[in-house]
Amino acid sequence: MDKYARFQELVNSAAQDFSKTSKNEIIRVVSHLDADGLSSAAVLIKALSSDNRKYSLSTVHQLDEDEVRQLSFEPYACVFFTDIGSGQLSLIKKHLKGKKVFILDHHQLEETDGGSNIVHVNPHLAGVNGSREVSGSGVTYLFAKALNAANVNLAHIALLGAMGDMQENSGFEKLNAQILEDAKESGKIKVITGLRVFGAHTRPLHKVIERSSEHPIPGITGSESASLMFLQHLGINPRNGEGWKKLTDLTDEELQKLATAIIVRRLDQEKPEAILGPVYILQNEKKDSPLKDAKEFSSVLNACGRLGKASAGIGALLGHSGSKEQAIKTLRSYKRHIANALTWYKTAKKGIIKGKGYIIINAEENIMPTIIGTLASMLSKSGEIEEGSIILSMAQTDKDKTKVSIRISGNKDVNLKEIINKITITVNGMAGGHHQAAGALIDTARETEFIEAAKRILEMQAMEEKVA
Ligand SMILES: [Mn+2]
Repeated sequence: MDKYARFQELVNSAAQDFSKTSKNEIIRVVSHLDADGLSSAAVLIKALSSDNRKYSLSTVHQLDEDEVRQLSFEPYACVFFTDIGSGQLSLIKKHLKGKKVFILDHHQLEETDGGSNIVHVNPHLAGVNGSREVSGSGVTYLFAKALNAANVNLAHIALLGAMGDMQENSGFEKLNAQILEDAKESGKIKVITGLRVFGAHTRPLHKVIERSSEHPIPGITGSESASLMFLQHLGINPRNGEGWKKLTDLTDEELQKLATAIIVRRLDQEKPEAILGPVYILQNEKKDSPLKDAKEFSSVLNACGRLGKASAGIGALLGHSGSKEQAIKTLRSYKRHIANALTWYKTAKKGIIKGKGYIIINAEENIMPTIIGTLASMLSKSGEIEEGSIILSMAQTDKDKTKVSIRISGNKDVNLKEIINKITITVNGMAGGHHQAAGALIDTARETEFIEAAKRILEMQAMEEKVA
């Protein structure tokens, strides 16, 4: 049996097992509080509702021992963990002995041995790559589909989660690609080849081009006037009567002309044509909504997670119009938070340690703990920090804990999860994440100790890199 068949078998047997649970049981659902976790929650509660089941849902940034212990005191006999749990199996084993537990996750495994009361579904258990090929919401979707084939109409939600976890890279791989086929067949998503820019449905075209930072257009990105001139030279009027044209207002011919001209401009870039690729359109969203483009919907969900607006995000996924409005507002507010975080970083008088091959940013209470990872990610892609430098950023939570994020500048492949593990162990903290992006949670009281260990380990890492 190949690994995909083995994984499908895990999914099927979990669904079968769950079918035996009484419909009178209220199902306790705990999901991760990020775009993928919110998508997972939405998929599961939709599936539970259509199965005539009741549920109680909460979302968490991290699953620590207090959190799990708390669950053990609750009256629910059946608990689901979605997009979380695989990294906390020992805690779940320890505290939830008396309950039936389902874990639908794709994070790295802490250990493989569950218990007879735990049904653990994770692609890594079958040798399938969970960081690229399927997300937590993808696993939850496959479970829902095994439960009832009618749940294929939830496939698009799983794709939003996968995008949130950066699993869309000019297309989807393997299991995600199959989920995309389901989403297309159910009529929820349409894929076109187009310009991979942000705001095609919502922002003025010239602004979209000006702000194309992921795929920069030399001489145009960053300049509004150059962007306007560029369009005019192509014979594309940037105006639409009184207002501004959007990318979606262009005719096919204009689109073609624009795409070609942009690629020509990008010829000295590494992959000039990378700006063209699949664009995912959600068929049931309104024409001018930021939720129309799946990438944008996913970033709205990300913002909801970071600012603790889980219900707005999940509500938007379930199709509630009030929630959609609130979720879109949350994205705007999130952008303001990011801008403020960048300003803090650029003007900070203390809290920044620059070493050989690394930089440590300790924002203390100046940046929200849910924003600190985004700041590190942005800095890692900004080109302002030397390629290959490790960026370690820290911010305090309101529970006397400090959230730590680790990223690497540029595209170097270093196992950041291993590095953060080594540092975190020295202060008895918890670490987790993936190769390219990882994090930890430590006691704020032990920050100084942590920073000292970090300096030592990151210096060693920089030396090893040199030798290699
Ligand atoms: Mn995930």
